[in-house]
Amino acid sequence: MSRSAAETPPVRMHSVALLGIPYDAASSFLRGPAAAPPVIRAALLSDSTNGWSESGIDVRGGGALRDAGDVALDQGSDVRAPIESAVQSILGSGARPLCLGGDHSVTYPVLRAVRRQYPRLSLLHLDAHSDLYDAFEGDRLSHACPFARIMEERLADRLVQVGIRTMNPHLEAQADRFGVEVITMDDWDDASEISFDTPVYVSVDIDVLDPAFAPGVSHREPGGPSVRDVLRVLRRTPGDFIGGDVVEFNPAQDPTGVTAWVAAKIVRELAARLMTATP
Ligand SMILES: [Mn+2]
Repeated sequence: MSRSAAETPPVRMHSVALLGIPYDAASSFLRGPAAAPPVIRAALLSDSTNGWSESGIDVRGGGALRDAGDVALDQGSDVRAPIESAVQSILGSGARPLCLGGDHSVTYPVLRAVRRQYPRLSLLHLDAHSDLYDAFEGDRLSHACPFARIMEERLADRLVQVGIRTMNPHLEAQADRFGVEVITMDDWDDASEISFDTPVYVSVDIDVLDPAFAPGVSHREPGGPSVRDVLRVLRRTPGDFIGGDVVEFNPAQDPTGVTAWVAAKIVRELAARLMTATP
């Protein structure tokens, strides 16, 4: 049965701004994610597929997606201030930020800007790693630490982590200290029970995926979910998703290029989710 315009209520679409954050100097093992933003954009805009999300949103052609370009960063100096400022500027324009990392350290300055706009805020974090180290190899700003900084600074009221499969006693203690809700990979099925009653910022580390699906990451951790499993969480979790990031894609570790397509697929579905107020 076809639906006429008269039967379909107007949907309020939010603008979404892509922001590249080409930074990987906080990486602890391999460099490479700084090169990811243009590679993700190329796959996202490729003529090999159309721009529609599975949820029925014309992400590329519907007029709600704009590209805010890349944050201009000097890798050697303070990168957090320009990242925070770029996200602040997107929020000030009324758009919802969708950030393309970069390593995971970028989420901390992004959240500083997002928190100012959203006094009630939850984080949904998909990752093989909890990134809760107080410090990693002496670096408190390492990509292994952003969620410790975020919770110390009370940049979120609630942090829900999904897909984690690298916990150790220190990280368990940190999760307890900050009241983090950790759904390990072993308990993945519990992810279908998550729901939020505050605005939600979602942070997707590409290494949450099993490396069979997404080998192009710096820390391959087998035993992860499929692309479909991740899309199901992103699409079905109740809550108003107001911003997000897709980080840690490392093109230098992606010989077949498939991870670029995985990252772009997640960006497309996440963009659609940010554009609509509800799942
Ligand atoms: Mn990770």
